[in-house]
Amino acid sequence: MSDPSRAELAARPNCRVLVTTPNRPGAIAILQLHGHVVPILHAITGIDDWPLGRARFVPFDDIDEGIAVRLTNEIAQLMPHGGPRVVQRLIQRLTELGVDLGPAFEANPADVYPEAADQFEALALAGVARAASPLAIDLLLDQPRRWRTLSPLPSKGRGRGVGQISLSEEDLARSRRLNRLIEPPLVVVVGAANVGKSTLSNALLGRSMSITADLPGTTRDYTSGRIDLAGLVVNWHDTPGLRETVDPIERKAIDLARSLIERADLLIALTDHESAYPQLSRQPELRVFNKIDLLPSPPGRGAGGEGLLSISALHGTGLAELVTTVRDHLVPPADLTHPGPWLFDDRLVESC
Ligand SMILES: Nc1nc2c(ncn2[C@@H]2O[C@H](COP(=O)(O)OP(=O)(O)OP(=O)(O)O)[C@@H](O)[C@H]2O)c(=O)[nH]1
Ligand SMILES: [Mg+2]
Repeated sequence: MSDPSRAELAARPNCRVLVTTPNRPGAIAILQLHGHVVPILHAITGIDDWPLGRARFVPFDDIDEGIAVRLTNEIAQLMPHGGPRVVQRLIQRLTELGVDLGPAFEANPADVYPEAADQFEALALAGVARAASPLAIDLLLDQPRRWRTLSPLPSKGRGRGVGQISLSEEDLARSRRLNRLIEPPLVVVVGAANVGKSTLSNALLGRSMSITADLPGTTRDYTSGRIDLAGLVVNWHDTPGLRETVDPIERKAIDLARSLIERADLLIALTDHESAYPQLSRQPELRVFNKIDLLPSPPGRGAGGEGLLSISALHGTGLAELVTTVRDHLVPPADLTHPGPWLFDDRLVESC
């Protein structure tokens, strides 16, 4: 199919694309076009008549095939397969056609989700699209029902008033923890050189994030990755062993690690039978004793200050318990089952 000329593109009114499905692999993705959509639909599918509401199975250039539908005069949806590469290529093609890539979060949710019954549902769908953690989904989809039953309430009490709704301090604190399901929290693992920080990080990531070796100072840079901890996605940072060094790169990475320690939502101090816990500028949330496979009998929980949890990162012993401990610390199970409202998006305040 022939590409539109620059003059043709310049003559077109603006068209924007928003990705309205979660930012991770899925069965299908939804790319929603806003604006003068028909020329774009034509350019990408080769079909020029787009009656409202008629969903069709069409080619998306030479990239993929899937469903396309024009919902209103100014809104259309492309539904290709949900692999990240397909979505990326389709967006690239659309931007070549002059379409702007708009951040779905900043758009008015009611425009992005015309199928939503009300603003609460539109905001919940927008939340689903940007939530990092699978654990967020069911809880977000239940929020419209909870928020509707809240409105209107007299705005009184000690909590912060939200429009006509008054949320308690407890609701607000729980909301801040639950927001970690949307924006991944920062987890930092620190410890002396050679205690197994990178081995642990790689084991949880399921692939190699950092090089490991029986040599202090193996990690000279700090490395990070997104890890799904039994439903909670976190930004996990492996750090170089905290030690004195003359290597300028390692020195810089150790300084960076110290600043990460301050910012971490959860700090894990790791040790083994040969090293003490590191001196830290703040208390770690979790102390973990590694390499228990090298001990004749594993240390007990909290025995002699030797670690709340005992693991063998190399053999996987205790990792399942470590994963759930970290997850439950960051997002307690009681928050997930609490029937109250979750202020998952500040725009909820304007909805009331
Ligand atoms: N036996 C045993 N060895 C382990 C375990 N975890 C790590 N090791 C070994 O300990 C050595 C150091 O591991 P690393 O993961 O590189 O340690 P690190 O803390 O990242 O070290 P630096 O990057 O130098 O600070 C490697 O030889 C690992 O194979 C464990 O659970 N058991
Ligand atoms: Mg390392």
